Amino acid sequence: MPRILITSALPYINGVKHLGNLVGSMLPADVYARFQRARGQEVLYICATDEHGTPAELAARAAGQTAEEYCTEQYEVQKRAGEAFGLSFDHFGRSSNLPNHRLTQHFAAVLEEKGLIQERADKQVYSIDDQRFLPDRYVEGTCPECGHEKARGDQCDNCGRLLDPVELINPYSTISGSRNLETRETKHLYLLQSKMQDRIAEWVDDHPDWPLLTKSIAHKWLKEGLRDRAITRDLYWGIKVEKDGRPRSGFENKVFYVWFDAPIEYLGATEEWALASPDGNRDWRSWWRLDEGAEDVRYVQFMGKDNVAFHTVSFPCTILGTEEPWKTVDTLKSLNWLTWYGGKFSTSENRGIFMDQALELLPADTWRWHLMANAPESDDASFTLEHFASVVNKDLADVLGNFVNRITRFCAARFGEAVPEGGAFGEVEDRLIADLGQRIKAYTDALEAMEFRKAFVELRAIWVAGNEYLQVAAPWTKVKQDKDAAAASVRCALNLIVLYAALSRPVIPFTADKMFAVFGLDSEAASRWPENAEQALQTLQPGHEFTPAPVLFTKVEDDQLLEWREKFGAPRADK
Ligand code: B3M
Ligand code: ZN
Repeated sequence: MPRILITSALPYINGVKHLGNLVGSMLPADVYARFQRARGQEVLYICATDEHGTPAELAARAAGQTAEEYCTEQYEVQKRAGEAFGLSFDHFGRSSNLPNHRLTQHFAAVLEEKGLIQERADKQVYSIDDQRFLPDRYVEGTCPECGHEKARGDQCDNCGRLLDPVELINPYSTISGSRNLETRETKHLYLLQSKMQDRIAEWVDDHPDWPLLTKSIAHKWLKEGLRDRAITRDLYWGIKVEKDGRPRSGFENKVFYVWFDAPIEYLGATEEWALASPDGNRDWRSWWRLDEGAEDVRYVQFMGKDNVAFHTVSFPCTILGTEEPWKTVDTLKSLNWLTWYGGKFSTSENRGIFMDQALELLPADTWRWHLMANAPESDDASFTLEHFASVVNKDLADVLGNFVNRITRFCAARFGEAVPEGGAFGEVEDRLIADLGQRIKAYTDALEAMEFRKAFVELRAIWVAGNEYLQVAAPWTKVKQDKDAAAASVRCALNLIVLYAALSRPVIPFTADKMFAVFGLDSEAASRWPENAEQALQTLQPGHEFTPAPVLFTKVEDDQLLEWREKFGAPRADK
């Protein structure tokens, strides 16, 4: 049985992530990890904060902190936000930790040995007043493409064009605002990606099963031709450019570019996981080195579409260029954008809902369900508070919550707080079992294929099937004429709760655990993936005691919705 290595794109350190970031990588990865664990697979789910680069230095400066202080503080904030959302990382690391330094320097050294790294003279923007080079976002100015006056050195937010700082018209320093700038020549290390064109094309072709979105992005970049790119920057905060433990001459004030070291942190964080084990001795290399046992690893990555080029082209250049037997990604699930009422969620402009704010409104599972059931898979998807409220009210409160409440309360009132005995399953139950059998298979296949929308349409239908069953079985009327028949229906329905908990746990883990707790079941043991509906409905035997379920989901009221709209400055819904 293969082991499954899962990584989700590393959230950037500059502040708590918004719902768009969450559904773009970490949440679907978590659902998939939980699903595979429930199926008994050995899973390692790794993530970390991505801490280097200009955005980190600039955010630290704005907060009046050093980059170290800022990152240490924000790491804790993000770690807590992830825990509160139930993200079940086996390890949540930091790209600034030591393993990543060592590995990044290792990769650079080997790539250079292989003739894939070269020193080149480069023109950079230099600020005379700030006495430093101004890479990437340290400089802003007018976009040469669209005339936008606040284009950043690395990219214009208005037209999306990728920029080199020296291309900006009327540039100014974002540190001091000074326009006293000039272009100076300096050295940088270049990764000769152009030499890797054929190797990467071949490797991409070896993965015909990648989702369409992933493949089309990879092909677009290959078609344009891989370009050599600078992998160092004139910054203070980052991984030093050292060789054999000594600073490289001419690179004393430079560090590796954040997009060079960030994906290497997938490996670095796995080493951190090993170091964090009780004896500090867990074997991380068997997950990553084909010559040290990783042949049986299936590696799955999750990310938003803007990150796909880096994972299908740039990072593979780093890994494959070494000619060392490192594991590369097998399946790459990419997601489109979640929009905020059709517009952009934005960290820099504080638009949309952020992970910490979301949990002040409603519990994690409501967000998890809504985001995954409406995941931006085949296309961008629009988030609106109205839609969110209606999904919580209908799917979660009316369909799932109501089912659990109604049947446990009814049983407690008419039969007591234990699974009733008497009667037997008949034709109605057989039909239910046949229907569930098909749906569980479809649901399982969709999760396996990481087609989340499709999967959660099935899960919802499975919940609905329980309500429909109760309509037909109608224990509340039957109990008056045929108490045994009513007991059998109640027993079936109570077993459905346990089945639903197991099937729903990947997406709504907190609720699933509450459902198991109703029957005093240990969640870990009870959440084994149910393959067989008939067996699953025999889990609870007559006499099994329970405590009536708490209300699982409260409905969102209209005035609450209005308050949220106000708080988050939601655009008019009819837009
Ligand atoms: N930090 C994603 C971003 O912030 C970036 C992902 C790195 S994955 C190695 O847009
Ligand atoms: Zn522009």
